[in-house]
Amino acid sequence: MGNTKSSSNRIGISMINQKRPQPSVNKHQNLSEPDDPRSKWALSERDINFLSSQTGLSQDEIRIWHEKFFHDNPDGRLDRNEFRKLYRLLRQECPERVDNMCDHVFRAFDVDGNGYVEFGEFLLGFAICSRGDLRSRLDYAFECYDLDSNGYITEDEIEPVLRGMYTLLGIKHIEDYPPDIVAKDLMTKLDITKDGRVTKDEFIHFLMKEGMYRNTVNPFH
Ligand SMILES: [Ca+2]
Ligand SMILES: [Ca+2]
Repeated sequence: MGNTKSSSNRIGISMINQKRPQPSVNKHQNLSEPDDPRSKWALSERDINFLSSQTGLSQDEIRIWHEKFFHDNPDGRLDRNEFRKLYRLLRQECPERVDNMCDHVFRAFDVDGNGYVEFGEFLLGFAICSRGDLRSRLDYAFECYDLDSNGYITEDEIEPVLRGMYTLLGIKHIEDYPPDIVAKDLMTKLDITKDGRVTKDEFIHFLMKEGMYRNTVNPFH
């Protein structure tokens, strides 16, 4: 996952991550000492203004999220397991439904692809996926399907994520709409240039106007 992902709103949050001092965690080091690790993760006014403009959250809401996030995650970032636990809480759905999609959503939230979701990535992802406009939500949905984060989707990447979506949506009679058939069907519709690859533009363009497919494909309603 060494690929650098990019798009307009993703670059900003990458900057937030990059300018943060990465905690040089020695496995034997006790993170609760010698000093409060939150002090080096303090949000500057500029960070707060940026996050506020990107997420639509008020400055106070951002401070509250920040406090909670670092209280629960003193190292300032979520690994896959920690992300899964938090995402379950936020989705307020039964874990069995959410778990299959969690790793795919994790990939979308982990904008810089470093294997962790940092505070800025989390807040932006959460805000966009729950209250962003359709285009922004589809931007994140694309990242869920781009399993190898190489910037385009191939047919073999669609099927496993669709299976996760079926579980999330509680679709029981899979045999009525087998994910491999739907993936093939979807691919022919998405891949306008017929080169076997679906770019983010193709993905967003098609799903912006096709509500029926979108309901099945997009985890961020
Ligand atoms: Ca990250
Ligand atoms: Ca790909």
